[in-house]
Amino acid sequence: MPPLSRRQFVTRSVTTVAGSALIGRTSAAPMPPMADLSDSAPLIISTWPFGKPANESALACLKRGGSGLDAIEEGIRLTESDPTNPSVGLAGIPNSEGVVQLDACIMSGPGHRAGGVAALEGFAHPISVARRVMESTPHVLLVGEGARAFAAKNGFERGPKVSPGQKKAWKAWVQQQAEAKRKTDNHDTIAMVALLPDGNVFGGCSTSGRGYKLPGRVGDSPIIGSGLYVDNEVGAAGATGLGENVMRYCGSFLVVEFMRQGLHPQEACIETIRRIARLDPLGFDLAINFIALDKKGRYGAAGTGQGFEYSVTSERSSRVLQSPGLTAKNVGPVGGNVTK
Ligand code: SD4
Repeated sequence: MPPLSRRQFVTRSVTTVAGSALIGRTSAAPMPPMADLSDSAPLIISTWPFGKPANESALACLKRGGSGLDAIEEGIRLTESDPTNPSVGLAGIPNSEGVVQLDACIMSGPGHRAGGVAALEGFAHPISVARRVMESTPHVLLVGEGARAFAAKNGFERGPKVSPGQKKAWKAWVQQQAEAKRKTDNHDTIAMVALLPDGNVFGGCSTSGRGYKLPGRVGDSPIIGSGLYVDNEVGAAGATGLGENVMRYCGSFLVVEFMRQGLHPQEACIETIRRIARLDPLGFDLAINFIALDKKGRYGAAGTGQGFEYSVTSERSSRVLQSPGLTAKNVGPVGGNVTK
């Protein structure tokens, strides 16, 4: 199967112009055999080709003596800072009112701790605010105005309200609302999971969410178990794609549970998509994608349609790989057993 370029993924998206800046930074290696999908820790996996420099930044952080959480935060901050990334951080896609509202979460295997923010306005690094929620409050998730006030009180870095490119695209969208409302593939997310040499697992997730969403809409990305899940006994998983289709099934939790039952991370991603497609009226037309790694250093990914590209970084190599893509035709009977 030819690799799915990011251009194909954002086809028909009003973010295509901004998105094209990201295309061609890397080219995905073809889908590797499942047996080859393992490496030694530290091992960092993330969604999309733009995850590769983020992974490398996370690895550099670990090498400097940073903790697992430091590495996840530092890696994701790199993506949030990228002014050419149209779907993460403050250069992300605004909502229907032209305002960027960001979602993020972070999770630590040790202690099974988690923090998140949703619909956060006006701050550059939601992943850092999510970590502060985890580390300095008794809560897991702060949203909207509460999240904004928390970030302000804690002195987090503010950011531009909306990038000039996104402002222009939003104005065009306002003019073409009827047509644009049908376009739902205008979004991407960084989800990152990491296995450390001591066997501990960490993860984080950050996005501006679905473009032109209703103000206050929250997707899967900041929701523990949906956009991200970390279980220090098993491994971790993260999601990208249409959040509404992930969060109704606790997608990342399900991937981890399949790994707990003994599936290879790639099989677990595939089996999760099969389960969701079996239950969902949309079948495989769901636009959902998962990454996963387990405690043995095995990893994998899968997506609906043509699949998607994901980034894998260890001390040995840093690569962009093509995931398997699942359609009603190529996974056999929906709900069938995983084919070994
Ligand atoms: C959301 N899951 O807010 C995110 C967007 C995304 O690829 O990941 N797009 O629905």
